[in-house]
Amino acid sequence: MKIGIVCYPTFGGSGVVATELGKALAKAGHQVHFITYSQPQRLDFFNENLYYHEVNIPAYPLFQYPPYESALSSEMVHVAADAGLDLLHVHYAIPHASSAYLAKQILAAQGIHIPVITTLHGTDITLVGKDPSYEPVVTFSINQSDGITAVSDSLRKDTYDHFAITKDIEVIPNFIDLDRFNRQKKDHFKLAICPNNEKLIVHTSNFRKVKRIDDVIMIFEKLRTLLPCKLLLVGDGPDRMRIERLCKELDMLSDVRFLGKLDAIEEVLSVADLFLMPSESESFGLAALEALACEVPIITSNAGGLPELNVHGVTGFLSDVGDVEDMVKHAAYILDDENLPTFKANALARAREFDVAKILPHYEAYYERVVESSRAIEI
Ligand code: GMT
Repeated sequence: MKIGIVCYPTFGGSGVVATELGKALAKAGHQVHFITYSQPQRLDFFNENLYYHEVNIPAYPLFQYPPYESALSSEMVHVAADAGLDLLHVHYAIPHASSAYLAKQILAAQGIHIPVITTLHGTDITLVGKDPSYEPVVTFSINQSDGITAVSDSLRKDTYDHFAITKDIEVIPNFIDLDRFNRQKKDHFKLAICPNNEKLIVHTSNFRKVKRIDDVIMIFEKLRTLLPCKLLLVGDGPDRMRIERLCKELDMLSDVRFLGKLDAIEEVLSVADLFLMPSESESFGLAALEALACEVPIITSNAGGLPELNVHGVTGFLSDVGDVEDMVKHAAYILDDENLPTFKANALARAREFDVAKILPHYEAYYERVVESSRAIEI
């Protein structure tokens, strides 16, 4: 099949999922055309089936806001016609679903019929999409998609609860490449960070409000009074400076390290003992799945799709959003040397259930169904 993939090419979860999906599809023999405004972060290897098309947004003094959506639709039209795409798969509804709708109409006027699949990832539904500034366009363009997928049952439910959606939404969870995400031997790294055999806690995110990084700091502050431990914070974003200042005020900088944006996140996870994700809202929690794959148990909130990933008492524990005391209690339990090996083994077993080899066929089967039913409508 020839598939056009549209996504945000950044470190965000939706871009990562879209890029990894495209890579896996290419390896499986499909022709994959990425259409993005810059090279996707993880599109870093050569495969004869992978193509990359950059969206060109010419500047003009009149444009206070460059018309990205128009440029994106035009690029979709060019690629679909030139490559003979069978379908367009857009990730994150805003603005990709509406741009794809426009591209589809333009192509139809040229006699080219191409179905569009929109994958909903999270904040496009739970946070941003509900804003009245976007809602009518989001609702319309999701309904106009030929196929809709969501990354968890929870996100599917949120979509029906908050938008007047009239079509079926297929749930296809996030997945993991276990060839990349696995526990590597990095003893020298662990020794450098934890010279006295302290337990190592890790949090990775884009440092946005929704991640509740203050809770991460509060959990760690209490935990370090119970056992020797260190905290690594990976990623960058709007809350980073404030959190650094908070750590300084709390006199924690000797035990907390900020690593900034890192590509080789699996190397950090390989030396971690516990991963924290106390998010306010989380449609799936890809970063937590990456931790599980590296044999790191997880403490998460019970928001959104997290209970669909984190098995309470098995792969870690779930707590109510903001219940720092509960998270500390559970963290200390997991980090007990008697309990940690079992949690680590359970983490890996759970991650295997989301192996890309298991989830990819789900996408392929869905593509077939959508392409076939849109052909039937054409006839
Ligand atoms: O909000 C983010 O962290 C980024 C966001 C995105 O859309 O890029 O991530 C969302 O999509 C991921 C991939 O499907 C999910 O694993 C994340 O849970 C989800 N984030 C939120 O719902 C907050």
